[in-house]
Amino acid sequence: MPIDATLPYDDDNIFARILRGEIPAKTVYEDEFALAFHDINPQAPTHLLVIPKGRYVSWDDFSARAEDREIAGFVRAVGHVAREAGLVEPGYRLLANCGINSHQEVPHLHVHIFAGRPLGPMLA
Ligand code: D5M
Repeated sequence: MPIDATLPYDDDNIFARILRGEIPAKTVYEDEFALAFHDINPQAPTHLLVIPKGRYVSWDDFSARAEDREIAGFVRAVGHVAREAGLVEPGYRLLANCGINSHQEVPHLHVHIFAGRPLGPMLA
């Protein structure tokens, strides 16, 4: 079910539980600001998710409330994960769904990294 990006943060969401170590994830990177792991339902040969450590529902919530150091740390983590995975050549796609029309399902901000095949033109 798509979620409303303006709802209050739900501490029981699945990515909050992954951050607390309550359920497993195939982690590829972790630092002070971010955790990255494989998507459970990959849509490309490489499909990673990068999430901030902070309690942010969506891109909207994060961009409005996060401290500059959290934003910088998170953005750097996304780039680091892609580089470490060897995705810069021939390239990758980032996607962050925000709210009902985007079909965001998990109410904790996540950036998808897709790679490993030609991804075609962007779909609107
Ligand atoms: O994408 C939510 C994404 O989260 C979707 O691609 C599946 C993925 N997902 C859901 N549960 C898990 C667990 N437990 N591990 C890894 N990946 C998971 P959205 O942008 O919200 O539509």
